[in-house]
Amino acid sequence: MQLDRAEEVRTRVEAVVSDGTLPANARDYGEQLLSRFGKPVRVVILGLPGSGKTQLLNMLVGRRLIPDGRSLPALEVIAGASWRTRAAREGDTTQSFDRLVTEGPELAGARLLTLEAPLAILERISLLEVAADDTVDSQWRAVETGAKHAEVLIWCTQVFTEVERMLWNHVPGALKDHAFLAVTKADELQRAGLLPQRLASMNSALAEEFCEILPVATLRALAALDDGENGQSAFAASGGRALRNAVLKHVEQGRRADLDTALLFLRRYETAGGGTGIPRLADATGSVADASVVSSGNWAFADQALNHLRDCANILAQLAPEGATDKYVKFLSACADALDGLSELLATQGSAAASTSFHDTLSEASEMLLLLRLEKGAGPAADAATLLLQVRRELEDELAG
Ligand SMILES: Nc1nc2c(ncn2[C@@H]2O[C@H](COP(=O)(O)OP(=O)(O)OP(=O)(O)O)[C@@H](O)[C@H]2O)c(=O)[nH]1
Ligand SMILES: [Mg+2]
Repeated sequence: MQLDRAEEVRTRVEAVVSDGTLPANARDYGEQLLSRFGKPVRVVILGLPGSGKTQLLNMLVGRRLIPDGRSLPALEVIAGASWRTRAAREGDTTQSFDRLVTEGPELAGARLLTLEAPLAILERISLLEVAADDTVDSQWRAVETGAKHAEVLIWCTQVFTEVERMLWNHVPGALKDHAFLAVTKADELQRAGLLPQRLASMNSALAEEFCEILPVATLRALAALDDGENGQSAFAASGGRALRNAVLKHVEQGRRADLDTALLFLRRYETAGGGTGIPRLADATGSVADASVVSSGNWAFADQALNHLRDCANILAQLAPEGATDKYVKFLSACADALDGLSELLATQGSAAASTSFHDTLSEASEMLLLLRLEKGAGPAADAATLLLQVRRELEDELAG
């Protein structure tokens, strides 16, 4: 995502949120959007003690910030205008230094070390390594802290033991969709002849748990980075490039999704002030329920999807009479069910069953419906019906095309 584009969108969302005419729920939603929008994505590195977290952090930053062999407390690396270090101690006292400090008496008793660095990569990600000792209790707390902070997780391992599996089970499911398994010290595994078999067994046992499982010989990757341009192929061979690219690509997708959500928010609230120029609920519902559509094509998904929408429209028609607020709530939830049904149908038939444009329409409609459900009124209900209508039109196009 281009930074100036993000900045422009952020300014517009800020203006809408501070305007004061938004429904309270929508304002909360906008504030929540602003709280993360355009900020570096928080990447947390977890794993058992000595699994290679700190060196991996160095590799992701692209330089040896932390010398090898240091035993440090929790460590955070974030963007800053200049090099700075903050050491937070028990009792909430913090000491700051206008330079990078990673060892020495200044750090005695520190429980969190924050390094600020003027590095471009830190505009896109921030990094956190959570410290733990050898006890399961301490590791459990590290996982809990890490999971709370993380938007993206990297778990470092060589075997993924029962203990790791148990700790991993505490990570919320939603975060697992943004988690990578780094099989660190891949050079050692390779030397012992264990790497192919290890990767195969992790891939079969853990594929559902992580976005990707990637081996990395981190020390070799760092040595390759030291060599600059000349180290490019060694960086690729170490697995460092694949891991770094996978994480950054994932981060970028997340930032795009945030941008899309923000644009959707603007489309709904920037000029309409929460709902002018919308069709009457009854009119819009009538159109969704309109059974005159002839599904003559032979595209199985679109055909079934239209049938599904027609079934939903019958339910919607019963809920449509305008009046009590709870009718609108039920109506909006029935609209959401209709879209969920389409998504499920698409999931069971495989993503190739529909065009990219229909995928986009469906996911955009689902997100817009989230916004509408925050508002709960006649206007949003009519808008929801219009949304379904748009989805239906796209389906007809799928059939026609
Ligand atoms: N051979 C090899 N050794 C590695 C690799 N990565 C890390 N190490 C070594 O493993 C040891 C631990 O690495 P760290 O990065 O400090 O591990 P950590 O998980 O941060 O350790 P703690 O913070 O103490 O839990 C160090 O001696 C590293 O030199 C690697 O890719 N290959
Ligand atoms: Mg470490």
